[in-house]
Amino acid sequence: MLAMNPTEHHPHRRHNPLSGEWILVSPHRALRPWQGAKETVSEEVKPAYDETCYLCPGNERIGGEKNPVYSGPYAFKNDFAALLTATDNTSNQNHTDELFQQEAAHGECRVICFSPRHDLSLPEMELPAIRKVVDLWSDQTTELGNTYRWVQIFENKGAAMGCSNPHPHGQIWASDFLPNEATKEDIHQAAYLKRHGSNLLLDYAQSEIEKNQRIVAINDDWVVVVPYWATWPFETLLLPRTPIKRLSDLTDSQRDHLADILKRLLTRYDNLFETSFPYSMGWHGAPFQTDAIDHWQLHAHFYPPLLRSASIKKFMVGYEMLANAQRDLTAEQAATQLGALSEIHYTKQ
Ligand code: H2U
Ligand code: ZN
Repeated sequence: MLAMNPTEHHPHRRHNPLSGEWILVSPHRALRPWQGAKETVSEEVKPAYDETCYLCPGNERIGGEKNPVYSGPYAFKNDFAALLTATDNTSNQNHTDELFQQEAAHGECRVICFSPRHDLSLPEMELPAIRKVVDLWSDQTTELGNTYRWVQIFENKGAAMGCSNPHPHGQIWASDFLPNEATKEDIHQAAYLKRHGSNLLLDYAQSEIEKNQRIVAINDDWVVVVPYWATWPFETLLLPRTPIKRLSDLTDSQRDHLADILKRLLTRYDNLFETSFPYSMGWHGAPFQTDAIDHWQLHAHFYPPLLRSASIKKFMVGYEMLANAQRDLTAEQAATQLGALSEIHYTKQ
């Protein structure tokens, strides 16, 4: 019988301890030919200010409101919010029929422009400007956490991820319910703490630093890994190296170091295929309106769709939709590729 060597050629399954889900890894398929869809790559040079952009300073948004002439990151209420604030006559929970359950859902949606500059994405911004985005994320978490159980900060970047506008921006959806991903992580982190008396993601970060096989970037306060259980080809997980519950708990130097590691990670991403790398990213931290948060550790997920070039993306279809997530490239191979790249942006080399 052949010895199982998971990092080489043999199909195997890996467990995601945060979600409780398994992923199928099929490294022997990585070289299969591709004649399918290619993403169109936008090579157009963007202006610093675009008069037709609804996110640029001073411009009118689709809803008719005007952006101020902002000079740092700027947050506003989403004009097409998916969640609305509670009103007195909103009906409450209704679980009377098991097959047709629904419950009220309240919240607020905001958009954050990362920079007044239309042409700069996060990795192209200077460190002090990225640090201001970190501070805004933190302030928004505190403010919305006063009212809502869950504050979901995220960014969809690039047309491949359904982003509607090239102006650098992210979103926040705060809700009075715990969404699915948060619920899974809550359950699994709590169970781990109960079993081991220690924090899942702190143990994991420590162990990844010791193993040193999947690290993409590291500094005094943070580490980025391609997680052992990564689903997307170049998925990464950004982890603090000490216990931190929420973005709003970060100290001054942890914020500076966060700006540093974000710039380094996102520069490596852009350098991988010499393109403005698309992804969805977002923060997960302890929920609000509960004291049971010992099991939580702040972290950010980065889910990029690209697989082999600026124009070939991974599709989550067929087996993934019906059975189980699957990947060809191993997490170790992805980490090695990302780890070998320069931290100077390709447009500046
Ligand atoms: P995405 O590019 O990640 O889809 O985010 C853009 C968001 O900006 C989207 O949620 C909002 C859309 O509703 N938006 C406004 O609030 N005002 C506008 O004038 C245009 C877009
Ligand atoms: Zn713009």
